[in-house]
Amino acid sequence: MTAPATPLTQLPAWKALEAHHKAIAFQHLRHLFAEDPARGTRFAVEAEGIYLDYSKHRITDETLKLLLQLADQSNLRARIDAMFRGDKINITEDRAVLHIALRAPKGAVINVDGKNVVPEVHEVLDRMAAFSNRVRGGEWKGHTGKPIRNVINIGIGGSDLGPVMAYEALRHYSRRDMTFRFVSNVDGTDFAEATRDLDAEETLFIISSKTFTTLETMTNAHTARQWALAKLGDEKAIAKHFVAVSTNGAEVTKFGIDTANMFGFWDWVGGRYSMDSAIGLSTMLAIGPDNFHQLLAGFHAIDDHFRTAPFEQNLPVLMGLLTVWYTDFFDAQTVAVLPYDQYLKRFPAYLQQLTMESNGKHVTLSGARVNYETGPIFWGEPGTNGQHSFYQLIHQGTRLIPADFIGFSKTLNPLGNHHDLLMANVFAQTEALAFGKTAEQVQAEGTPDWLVPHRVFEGNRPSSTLLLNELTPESLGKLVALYEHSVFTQGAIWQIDSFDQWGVELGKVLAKKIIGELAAKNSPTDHDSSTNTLIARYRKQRG
Ligand code: G6Q
Repeated sequence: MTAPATPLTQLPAWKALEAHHKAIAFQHLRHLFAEDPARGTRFAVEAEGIYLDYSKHRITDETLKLLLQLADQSNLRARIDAMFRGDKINITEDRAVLHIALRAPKGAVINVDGKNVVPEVHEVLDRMAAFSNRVRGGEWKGHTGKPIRNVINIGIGGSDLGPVMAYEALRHYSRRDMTFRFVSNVDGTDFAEATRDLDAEETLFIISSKTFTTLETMTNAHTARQWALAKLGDEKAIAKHFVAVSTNGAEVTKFGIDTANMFGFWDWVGGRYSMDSAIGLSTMLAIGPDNFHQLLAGFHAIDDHFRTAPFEQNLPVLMGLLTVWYTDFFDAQTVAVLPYDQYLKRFPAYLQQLTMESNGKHVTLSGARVNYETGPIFWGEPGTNGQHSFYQLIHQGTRLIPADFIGFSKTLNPLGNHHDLLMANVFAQTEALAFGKTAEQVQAEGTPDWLVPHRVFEGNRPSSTLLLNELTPESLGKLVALYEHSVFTQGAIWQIDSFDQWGVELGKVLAKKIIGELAAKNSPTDHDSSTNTLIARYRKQRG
């Protein structure tokens, strides 16, 4: 067990940070920048082609020193080593946490229970590549002999959010003559709308489910089976139009998919950490095996950086520590993620699961209730759209909302001066948030006195800027790995298990009971009065 024996709030660095926070809470970024003209370059790190400017944060050298001490006193180094070694750090599920093995190069050795898992990872990657090449090359034919033009991934949560996000992010690199869709919701509308204009003869379903028992996915998979059979009229068609991504061969066979058409992964890959496992099959079909390997190379570069870089130059460590700083010392409740790239429109939604399912925990590894805040709410929208909606609250509301701005120096779609306009907004927003506009400045513009308070920007609103060169498969891999390891860093400090998700269980169990009740003769009476009434009303209106 590598978690520190001392409760977090008893660590000397934590106590020192509490005292230090009182001293710097009222210091303004205007002042911090004025007294140190080099601040903008001193509080910046570059690694693996990613430039992180964290100078517009409410920190000083002392803050950084104490946060780094907190990382040391939290045994972060030992916890990182434990993850990379394949220790069972997901203690409540007794599992190793080895998404890093999914992108390890061929020769690497990572043992789980004494067995090197890297060869198996590459075996699956090779099978995925062979399959993708056959489908993309038109060699894999549907039941009636037509090539596959449409790919539908059916999965939910970790078996959906990564694939959708990656497809949208890498659309530029994708096969434009093929259609890729993603069905996750048990709401029949999702399936109906995804398939309504598709020709079953040209459609391939990927049933992505680690367990192959998830209610939503299995319901959609069975509906897909019926849809395909109704159009193709032959059980034999299933073998040509359905493949599975799962760890559960027995259930895959039961469903009617030959395990020859199954791509496996392992229990040491958490759902929300699985987009670079076989769960990424739709991504590989879209962008091709070479680009998929570039994506993996990006992940791996940041894995190496996280494992080896000194903490003061370690991007995910710094990002994670800053999140802890605001969450626990400034009582910030949320973090805004603001990608200035239209292709990253699903990135905030992807990060919501990664961060909130990982660190939305209130119990430490030793089972005690925490007496500090853990995982903040992550949210966001691509810029510049958000500027015309919720940025008002970030600029002038009463809450402190640290924000991550993500931008690229080069655009994939050069159109006039669009990209300069886009990036000018990144720089302008972080500047406005940090420095604001004083009453004196507003007055000097001739603003009437009564209007001045409304037009003042207090500033002192913190942000990071992540500047990358260009959105490529490799840079996407890097970006995702950055957040994965930032989440790890936060979880290590908070002494929680970032890799389980017991909080999703209760609703599932109750839904199972209610499903039966909705079909029963009479409405149930054994719930609370609210649930009983809602069920009865629904049954009545449904007819
Ligand atoms: C992720 C969670 C969860 C999971 C889904 C789908 O970390 O475990 O989102 O990915 O519930 O599970 P299956 O892949 O087993 O269908």
